[in-house]
Amino acid sequence: MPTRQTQSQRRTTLTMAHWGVYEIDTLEGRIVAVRPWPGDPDPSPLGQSFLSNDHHQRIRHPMVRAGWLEKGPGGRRERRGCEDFVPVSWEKATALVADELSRVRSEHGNEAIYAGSYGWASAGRFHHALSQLHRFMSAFGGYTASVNTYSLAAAEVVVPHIVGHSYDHIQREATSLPVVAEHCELLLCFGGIPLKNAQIQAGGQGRHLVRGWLREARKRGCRMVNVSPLADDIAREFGAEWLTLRPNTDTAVMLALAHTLESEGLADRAFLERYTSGFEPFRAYLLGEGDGQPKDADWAERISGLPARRIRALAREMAASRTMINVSWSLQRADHGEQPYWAAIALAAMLGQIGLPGGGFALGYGAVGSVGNGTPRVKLPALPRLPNPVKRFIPVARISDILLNPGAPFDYNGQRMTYPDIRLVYWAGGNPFHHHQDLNRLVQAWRRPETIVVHEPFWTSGAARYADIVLPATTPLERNDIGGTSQENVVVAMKQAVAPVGEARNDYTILSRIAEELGIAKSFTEGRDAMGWLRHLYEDLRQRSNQAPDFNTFWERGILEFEDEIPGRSRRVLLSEFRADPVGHALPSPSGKIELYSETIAGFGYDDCPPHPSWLEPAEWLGGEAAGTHRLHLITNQPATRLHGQWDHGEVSQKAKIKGREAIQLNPGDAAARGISDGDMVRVYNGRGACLAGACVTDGVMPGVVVLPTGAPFEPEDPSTPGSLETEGNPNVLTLDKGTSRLAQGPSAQTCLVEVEKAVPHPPAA
Ligand SMILES: Nc1nc2c(c(=O)[nH]1)N[C@H]1C(S)=C(S)[C@@H](COP(=O)(O)OP(=O)(O)OC[C@H]3O[C@@H](n4cnc5c(=O)[nH]c(N)nc54)[C@H](O)[C@@H]3O)O[C@H]1N2
Ligand SMILES: Nc1nc2c(c(=O)[nH]1)N[C@H]1C(S)=C(S)[C@@H](COP(=O)(O)OP(=O)(O)OC[C@H]3O[C@@H](n4cnc5c(=O)[nH]c(N)nc54)[C@H](O)[C@@H]3O)O[C@H]1N2
Ligand SMILES: [Mo]
Repeated sequence: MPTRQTQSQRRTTLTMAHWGVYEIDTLEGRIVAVRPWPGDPDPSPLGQSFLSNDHHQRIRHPMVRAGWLEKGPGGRRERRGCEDFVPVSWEKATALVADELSRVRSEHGNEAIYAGSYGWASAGRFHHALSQLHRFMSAFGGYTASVNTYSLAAAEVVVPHIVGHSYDHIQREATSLPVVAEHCELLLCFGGIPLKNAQIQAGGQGRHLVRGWLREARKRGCRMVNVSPLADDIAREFGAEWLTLRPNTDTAVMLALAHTLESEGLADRAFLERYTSGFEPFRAYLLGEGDGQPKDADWAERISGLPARRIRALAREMAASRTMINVSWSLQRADHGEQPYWAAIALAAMLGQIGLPGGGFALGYGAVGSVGNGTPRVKLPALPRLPNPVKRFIPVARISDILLNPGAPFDYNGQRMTYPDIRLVYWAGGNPFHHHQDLNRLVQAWRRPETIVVHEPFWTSGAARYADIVLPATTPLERNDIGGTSQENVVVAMKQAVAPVGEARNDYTILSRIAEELGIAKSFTEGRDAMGWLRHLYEDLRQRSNQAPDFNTFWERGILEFEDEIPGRSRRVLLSEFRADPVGHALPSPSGKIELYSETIAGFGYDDCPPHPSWLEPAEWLGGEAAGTHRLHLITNQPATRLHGQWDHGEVSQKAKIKGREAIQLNPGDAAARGISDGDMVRVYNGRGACLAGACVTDGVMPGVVVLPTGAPFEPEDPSTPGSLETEGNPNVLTLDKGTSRLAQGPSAQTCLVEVEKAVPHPPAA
């Protein structure tokens, strides 16, 4: 029992993370307990990681790499990642950054600054690191930016060509899971509906609802089919049929389903006529009229390994049932990732159920908690942007290319552009040494700029260790903020729970001080301190919703839950208005309809993105040539035990490690063939790199496939030797750094072959 005195010092505040709302108990300035908010029916365990807020991996002081400090910009830049850092005062660090920004701007212009700064940062409407940095850089005259995301680049670019609407619109308007629960008879999921992923929602999740809706669907007799290399992509409690296929071959299976519908007279001609354009050339391709190869089930079996008989039967079941086709985001994070999304929409169009309750297509149920979550929504304010005077940008995953190839041309969505010459890289709220592919190539690219500035709370992010100037940032537990996302109805007063660790500062404070040195403070801060901004942003919400009390009441109450302003809006049916009135609610596509053939894309003339859904061999796959030497397909999916690399040092993530390394799942047959037993340390390798991992032998993964989730730190054995063995299990030393196609240039992380062998004994990771 705590004493009366310590009890009186115990304090509880609320916080919001991308993975939920939590009550944080502190005692004498330290976090002692974390409890999920009682309003959440299915809370995520990830909140427990907050107990490690003051972990020894926190960055406690501003730091400058020795070579940069001694020799100035560019000093010993080839030593990034292996040199010591020197602690400096905030005054000195602030002046160094301000002077260096001014130098680069005057010598090379603003476009020589890359501040695309992709990443998830932390929840909180105001202290959002990327928004802060982008606003600051715009006030400074601009920066080379990035477009699209690692999550969805291929979808973000191709979906508007198909349906006219933005990808975001289609996701926001997704048929609600409660509607699926009520009406859907067959829920066919490529890549499943992984509940591990539904823990997360960018900006913060109030209630975790996906599991509940799937239970409801199951109770009403909805049958689920999980087409995936991984059994658990639909949780076992839902009794889904598990159909395995070679990774990256979903398009072939979808085309064969479409071929069966067409050849057996099951395609909905009236729907295709009324609501789509370009079916004829697509049909000719399906039937093999041009290339002599019908895309039938036998053809798809040879590519995917999924039996032709099952494909044909599945097509008939789909035509006989109210069928929802769900495609996970992972499908498009692969070479030619545009194709499975287009093929899925074409297949749904042939079934003719788009716009009907529980039928049609969905792009990513479960990928994050908000897709189809069926909750009311409240539009939340964000930090206002300033216009970026620099118009140049890169597709986000082309980061190594821009640094390695200044001046080189590249294609993107019909445009021909060139890479600017980047002299300074500035990152806050993201970790390229987590998120980018082929990290050994990134290390080479990272040696090019003269200066790299990073704001980070933790050294475990490779971004900090490979920088020149490292500015320690606070975590959300160390500042006041407003939490919530516009996909939901819960708004949280995120009150500071503990004092900043070491000398850490809020990104806003860091940038405000630099802005003062540069004489741009007025446009950046508008004269407000952080609390002033929270009140200002909250006023915006008040103006839009009469359900919002005044700021002080909100701050006192701690959490607000909004009712839907338009009743029933949380029960959506995607494209139902278009179905009801295809003229009055024509799609904003060139034909006003769903485009199964795109004249626009045809006009680009890209051989790697034809004008209708097509099967194109990925650069690496189990049916390709490289499968002779590296015989396993590596899936690097999202980790169940954390968000990306965040809080990997926390107990939830650490408990799941094997021999101190990230766990790699392999099939018992593949393990036995290599003399690997459960719990062994293994070496995973290909021509791009190698890492250690801990073997988890399971029949939940299909033969020929291994699964190593992302998020282990980047820890090469010898950082001064490029390509040196990575010791923690960071899979991005293995992955392929290639654009999905010239259309979207998205990341192709899921296209990767490797070999695995038992590792020789090795000292445990630090
Ligand atoms: N192989 C492979 N790679 C992938 C993927 C894959 O499927 N396979 N998925 C990709 C996808 S979809 C994504 S979205 C990316 C994610 O990649 P990232 O978003 O870059 O990964 P995070 O680990 O979330 O990085 C966020 C960083 O911000 C820091 N941070 C947190 N809060 C703050 C703050 O308030 N201020 C500052 N300055 N820093 C803060 C964290 O400590 C962390 O280092 O990874 C991509 N990479
Ligand atoms: N716990 C947790 N949840 C997260 C995140 C996290 O880091 N941790 N990250 C969030 C982010 S940023 C994003 S973008 C989303 C991503 O959402 P997704 O991209 O959907 O997530 P993944 O886990 O990469 O992939 C889902 C499943 O797809 C399967 N899969 C992979 N390749 C193929 C294929 O070629 N064919 C088929 N049929 N299946 C395949 C894998 O078995 C994998 O488990 O997740 C979000 N949710
Ligand atoms: Mo993502």
